[in-house]
Amino acid sequence: SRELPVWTQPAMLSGPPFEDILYEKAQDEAIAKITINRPERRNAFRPLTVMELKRAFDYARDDPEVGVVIFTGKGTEAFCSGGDQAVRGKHGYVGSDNIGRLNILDVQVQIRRLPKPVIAMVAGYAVGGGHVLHMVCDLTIAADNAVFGQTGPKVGSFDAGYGCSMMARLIGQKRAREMWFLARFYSAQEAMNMGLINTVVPLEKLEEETVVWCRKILQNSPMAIRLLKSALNAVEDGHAGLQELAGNATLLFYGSDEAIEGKTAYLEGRKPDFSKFPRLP
Ligand code: S0N
Repeated sequence: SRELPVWTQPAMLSGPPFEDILYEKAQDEAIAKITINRPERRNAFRPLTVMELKRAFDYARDDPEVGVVIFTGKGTEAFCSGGDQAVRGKHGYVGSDNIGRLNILDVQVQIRRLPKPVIAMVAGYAVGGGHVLHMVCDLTIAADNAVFGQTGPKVGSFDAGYGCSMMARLIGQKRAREMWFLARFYSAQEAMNMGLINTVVPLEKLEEETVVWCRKILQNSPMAIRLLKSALNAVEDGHAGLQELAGNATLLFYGSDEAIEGKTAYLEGRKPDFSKFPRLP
């Protein structure tokens, strides 16, 4: 169905109400939507924004009613324009505690490791740190007004982490160097041609199409998707990627009779009997 969901704002599990973001859930559907809500700043993030994003992605991860997450920006002008340059200090972005932080890096990792698909729904600008955010999402669905690019070298910054490695994997070394060295912007269609995003749709169809993709994913096996996400991450993310994949193997093994025999024997103070379990070829 192409009907738009009814978005509801769940009661917060903990902490103060959000100021810089929105956290919504679709009524009767396993979709969460996280929206950066600073359209007057083209959805640039400051430390508070990032702290709230961390909480929201944790909610989505821990909520068994959520199977897929849409990540977006308020309005049609921007998905996210990166770090808020007005609060950039000598050691990162400065919040109300006067401490500089680059805490957006934690959110990048959080999105990567969240065991449910995260879909970037991009209208308008996805630039700077905002561009890196869409790249670390599992899928990107863009409106035809979307604009992609890195601005770092123009404003005295760069993201040498996922911002480089992920980009080179997505679009290749030559294109990645072009994108960073020239710091020019690319249309949605150009981004599509480069393999940077999954699809382009008319702006007025953006949410509708994104929700169709969510519903298709939700018809599939959540465990298969969880394993596939960690498998696709594994080779890219080194030890951390292997740990994520391996954690899923342990999670599955815990449910087996073989693992249960080990635990039960320990609790009963006897030797485990693994003799009945096959040594598969
Ligand atoms: C997005 C752009 C292209 C939009 O242009 P447009 O539509 O003409 O709007 P503007 O009039 O320019 O903007 C409207 C209002 O919004 C403010 N604004 C926009 N973006 C930002 C921003 N990023 N920070 C603060 N304010 C912003 C404008 O100032 C304007 O305000 P008013 O109405 O009061 O004049 C255009 O706005 C643009 O180019 N924006 C800047 C994009 C940019 O350079 N972003 C920062 C890039 N760097 C990062 O994101 C760093 C990422 C990071 O955190 C990091 C991660 C890992 C390692 C290192 C770093 C690191 O910090 O270096």
